Amino acid sequence: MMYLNKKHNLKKIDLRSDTVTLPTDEMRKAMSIAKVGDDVYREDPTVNQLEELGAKKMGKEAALFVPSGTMGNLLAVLTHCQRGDEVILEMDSHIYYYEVGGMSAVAGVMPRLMVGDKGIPEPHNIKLVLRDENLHYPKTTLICLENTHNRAGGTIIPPKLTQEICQLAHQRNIHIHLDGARIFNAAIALNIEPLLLTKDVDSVMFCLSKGLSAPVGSILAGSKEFIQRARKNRKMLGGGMRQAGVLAAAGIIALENMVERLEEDHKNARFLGEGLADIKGIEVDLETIQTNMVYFDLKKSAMDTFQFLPKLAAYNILGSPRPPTQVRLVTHYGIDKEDIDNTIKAIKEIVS
Ligand code: TLP
Repeated sequence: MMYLNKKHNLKKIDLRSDTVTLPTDEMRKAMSIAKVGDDVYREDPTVNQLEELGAKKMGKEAALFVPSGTMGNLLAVLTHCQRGDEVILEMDSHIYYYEVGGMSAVAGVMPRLMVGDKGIPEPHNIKLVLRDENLHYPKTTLICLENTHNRAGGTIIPPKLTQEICQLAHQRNIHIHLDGARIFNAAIALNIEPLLLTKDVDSVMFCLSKGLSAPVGSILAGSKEFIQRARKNRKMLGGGMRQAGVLAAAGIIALENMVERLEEDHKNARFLGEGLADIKGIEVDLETIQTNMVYFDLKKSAMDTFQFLPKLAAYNILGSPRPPTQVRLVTHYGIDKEDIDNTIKAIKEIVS
């Protein structure tokens, strides 16, 4: 007999991702009264306000509202690079792993992978893949970083390391793009202003639609000149969104009122990780739980990822597969301590 089943646990506990967050009532209200115009003519006052705010938070001259993190990253690669250029990235980075190969298919660049320690690249690993000019080599134009690092469990690149990597790249005329989809999680976990993590990079993308709970959208920020070129590339990709102020209004609330509360998600992730670490058959690397993600490994249980997840779903609890034996759970707005307790209890029952 299950301790908790659908009947007992009516509330769905969706821990697949922080992308499942729903807009708050405050966002819906702001969306309904937003002043809008045609943003392709740059006449949407709400989009303009969001872009100014986003640039300011990142310590950059300008910013661009884009439909998704994937488009923001692709625009950064397209705008920094020429076709045939080489882009250095960590082997588990989102841009390489989860963006449908857009960097090659659309931007025409060649990825060169480096290893990171729990997703975090050390300057000596970057030096290993940097090559001097030679007739035979492609031109290396860009290094992409990811903070927090998704596949490594939400790990953080500290500001000093970001600065060191930027110095190393800039000495060689290589630009740095930061996939900062969850940069506010990193800033809150370190208790610092986000711009301390972004001021040295040449461009940064962050998402409004993850832990910050806006329904749609990301921001790409950089120099005025970079954003001007990125704006043209956004149009080329079909990302000119017309009366997008309806969406930007939610983004403004996300930036103004939803950042501080990320701390609660981090506390819940820690509770969850520690609770799971106590269960026989489950392995958790507690060191990687630095923000709102928990990865655990089932290899010491009798199950693999795809045997486990349907059993969890029978408790009305959802997680993301990281096959063959890992699962990812992400805490976010709408998930409270009771949900975490229920999740730990359910997993304990399933595994034992
Ligand atoms: N990540 C999603 C999935 O694509 C895996 C998730 O559930 O975590 N950079 C990073 C670091 C991301 O984690 C994501 C989304 C993106 C970029 C892309 O953002 P969107 O989904 O807005 O295109």
